Amino acid sequence: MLFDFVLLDKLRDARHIAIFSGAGMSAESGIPTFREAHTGLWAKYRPEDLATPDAFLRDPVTVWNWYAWRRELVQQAQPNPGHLAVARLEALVPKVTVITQNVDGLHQRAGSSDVIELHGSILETRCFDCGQPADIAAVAATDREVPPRCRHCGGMLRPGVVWFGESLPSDAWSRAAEVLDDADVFFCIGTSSLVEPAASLPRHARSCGRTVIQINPEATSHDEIAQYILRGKAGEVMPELLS
Ligand code: BJW
Ligand code: ZN
Repeated sequence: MLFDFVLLDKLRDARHIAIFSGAGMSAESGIPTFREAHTGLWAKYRPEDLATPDAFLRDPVTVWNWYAWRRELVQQAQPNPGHLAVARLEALVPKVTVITQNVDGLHQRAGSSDVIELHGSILETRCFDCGQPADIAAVAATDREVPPRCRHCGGMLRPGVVWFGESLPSDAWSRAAEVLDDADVFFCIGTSSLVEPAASLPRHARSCGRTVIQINPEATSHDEIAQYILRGKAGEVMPELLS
């Protein structure tokens, strides 16, 4: 892929780069996205049956088991060249912050040191009732109940992700806003940009005059606001951009 010289200059001169990532970033690690036709999770499962607090209360066993399956997938996956290129940026730019919608921890495993998780982490577990965190490995060794129970209050344990209708973690959201104020370049990688409020971040970055770069093999609504659209896979475009 040939890159615009002005874009390469902007990257070289950047003081602070923000990377906003979605499920497409981890697709090449073998983790399914949500909304792609045929392969996306929502092509096979209904989000209202699995990814809302009501769904969990209606059928906690199904929801727990679905997330246990996905946790296993994530634990077996490896960061791909896209994650690794993002981590390598830290050696080239004074400051890099990753703002991810992903719950898989692959940016951190690739070596990114500043990662804001807007939708939580599938590797974390907490009590549905009292919110206390639980160590899932320790719990699984002693508690065979599905879902396992909180040792503080006896409530059901749940995955540490953000479901539809739930607020984003306030510390993550306020940190993302700070990054938006400070970063001069904003990458939008592998997201359909359909889920709010996360999808408002690239719009906001653009309205604040930041350079917005979109990396995605498909068109999304954010093509309208991006100054640069790099049509391709994150695991191919990001390493090329750095080479
Ligand atoms: C590649 C690639 C490759 C493929 N390289 N690219 C305003 C308007 C309308 C609705 C709302 C609104 N504000 C709030 C809402 C409601 C709702 C919402 O947004 N609904 C819309 C979907 C209609 N939002 C919420 O409920 C949020 N909370 C909230 O707003 O709180 C305030 C509130 C409180 C109380 C009442 C009401 C409001 C919470 C949203 C939580 C989202 N949770 C999920 C599940 C997380 C847990 C889990 O993992 O199960 O988060 S849903 C799912 O979507 C997941 C993702 O993080 C999120 C975004 O998906 P993403 O990453 O964009 O993936 P895809 O699959 O959509 O796209 C993949 C892209 O990759 C595609 O474009 C591909 O082309 C591309 N791709 N291969 C690069 N190799
Ligand atoms: Zn509890």
